[in-house]
Amino acid sequence: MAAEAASRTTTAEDTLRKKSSDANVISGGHLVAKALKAEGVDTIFTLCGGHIIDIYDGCLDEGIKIVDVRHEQTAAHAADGYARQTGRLGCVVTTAGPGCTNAVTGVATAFRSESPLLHIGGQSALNQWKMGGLQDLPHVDMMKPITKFASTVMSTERVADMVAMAARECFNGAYGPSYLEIPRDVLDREIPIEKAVLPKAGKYRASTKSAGDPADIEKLADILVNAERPAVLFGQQVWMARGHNQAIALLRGLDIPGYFNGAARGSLPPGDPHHFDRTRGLAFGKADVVVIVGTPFDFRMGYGKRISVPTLVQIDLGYNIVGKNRDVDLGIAGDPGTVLAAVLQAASGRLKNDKRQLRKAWMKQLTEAEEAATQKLMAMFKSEQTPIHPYRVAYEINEFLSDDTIYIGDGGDVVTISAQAVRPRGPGNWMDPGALGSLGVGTGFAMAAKLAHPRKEVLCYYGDGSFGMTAFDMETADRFGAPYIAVIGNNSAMNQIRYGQVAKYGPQRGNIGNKLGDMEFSHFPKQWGGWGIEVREASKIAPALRQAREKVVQTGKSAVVNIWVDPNEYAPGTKNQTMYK
Ligand SMILES: Cc1ncc(C[n+]2csc(CCOP(=O)(O)OP(=O)(O)O)c2C)c(N)n1
Ligand SMILES: [Mg+2]
Repeated sequence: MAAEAASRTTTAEDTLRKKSSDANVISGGHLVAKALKAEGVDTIFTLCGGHIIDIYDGCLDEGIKIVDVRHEQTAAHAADGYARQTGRLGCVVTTAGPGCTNAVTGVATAFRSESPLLHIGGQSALNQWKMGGLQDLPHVDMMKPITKFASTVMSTERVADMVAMAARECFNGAYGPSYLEIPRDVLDREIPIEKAVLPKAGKYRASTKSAGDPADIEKLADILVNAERPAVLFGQQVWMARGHNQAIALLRGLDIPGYFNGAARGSLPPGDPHHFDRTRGLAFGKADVVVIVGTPFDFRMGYGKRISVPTLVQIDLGYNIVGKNRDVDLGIAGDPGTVLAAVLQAASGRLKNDKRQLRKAWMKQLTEAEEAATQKLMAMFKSEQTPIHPYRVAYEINEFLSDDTIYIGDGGDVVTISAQAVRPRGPGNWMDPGALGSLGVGTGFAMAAKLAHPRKEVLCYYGDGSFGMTAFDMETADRFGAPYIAVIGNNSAMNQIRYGQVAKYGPQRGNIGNKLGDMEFSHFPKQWGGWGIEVREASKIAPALRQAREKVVQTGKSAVVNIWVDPNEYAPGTKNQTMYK
């Protein structure tokens, strides 16, 4: 018995020694790490499990940072956020079964936001295939509808090849997530290195910077040169595919007013003559040409049905998105930046002076309307009321932002309100969950933003409902040196939903299933050396935010500013339930 046990131990030690000394063999987990490195992945977000440990071992060899969180949802949101902030593939690694199901919301969020995210998940060994192994689930079937590509890796030889394949799919057309399930024996098995398919960095995928049909570029240049009242809306693809500089060049070169939604917000700073954000409805109603770049006609655009304009143009990375939900006069499938640069070049020197003058007048008209719209909000922005008006919080946050603050919105009504006040000062400085509307993105996004840009400040504005969903990983952010400022608009409720319930069922039956307890969240980060403050008066918001900034810099730990807001004030969109129309 003893001899048998000893020989077993010796065998295990031998394997370890073999791993470190024999350069001619490689395991599946190490092949994953090699392939991730070839793809430019420098960080994985993960929560451990027995099925995936060999991937960590491989990451150690390849110098890939392992950020281990407390909940897989946060790992997936962080990997998505890291992709948004770096422009490269994000990577989340989870164990089999519940590791995968916990990550589903994050992957689905990336799917609806077109974020290039690779999810690698563990699975029982192939020799236990469908036998009821620990944490076994049909992961690939589950992940298929929310990814661009989902597959099992069936052999160790193909591990790196399949990672490269999945990565390629993430950038095919409009970006998005892929899922790879790798069974434990496929990961653990060691094979002679020459048997492994190892795609070389930079050799297995093409540039995605396609410019569309050259004839269509000419057509769009003609349309824009001849327009009198053009307007362009730039959506999240413009940032994700890093086309913001070309977008700005087009606006300036041809004197066109620009509107920005989602991740494209911040492409131009507020106050820039070509930046507009309060008059989109007016502009689209009066324009003779509207160009939609990199955002679908989904619920956020009223499915495109409300736009009535003589000439509507749509540019998108996805061929299957152009012309979806409504007709367009010209559609171009291609990379936003590349298309816009080509159009500007084709139009160069052709804008006649009379047209330029007409556009100046058009932009002046819109600028005046913008100012009037801002004035209308001012009373709420400056409100001194107690409990604090949520518009006042949003206004103070906007005043507080520096040129280098990345702003993240994670919540219901308070965050919807913030969209009317917060104007990020630079490209990439705005993050939101996108079309899935997932609460709980904030903590993962915040840590990812800070890890991607350590010199920038990160501020996440949460609802109290949202904060409760993922806040424990604030400690993870601090553990990895990625502290941020968490501001909570606290109304002790899931208020955005509460509004609709009270409106429909009255106060007796409407306040059901949506009220939360009063939580003094400022105490929370103190457990591990962070700082926090409760704010109950409007005049105390700005000093509290400044103190939070100082504390984060001084201590390297996150700070929580818990602001008690009026639960009876709502965003206009919530009041007319726009999102369901
Ligand atoms: C994960 C998830 N669950 C539920 C919802 C539905 N939902 C939308 S807004 C909202 C209320 C959020 O409350 P809070 O974050 O406190 O913001 P408030 O509306 O109170 O300002 C809910 C539950 C959602 N969007 N995402
Ligand atoms: Mg709330």
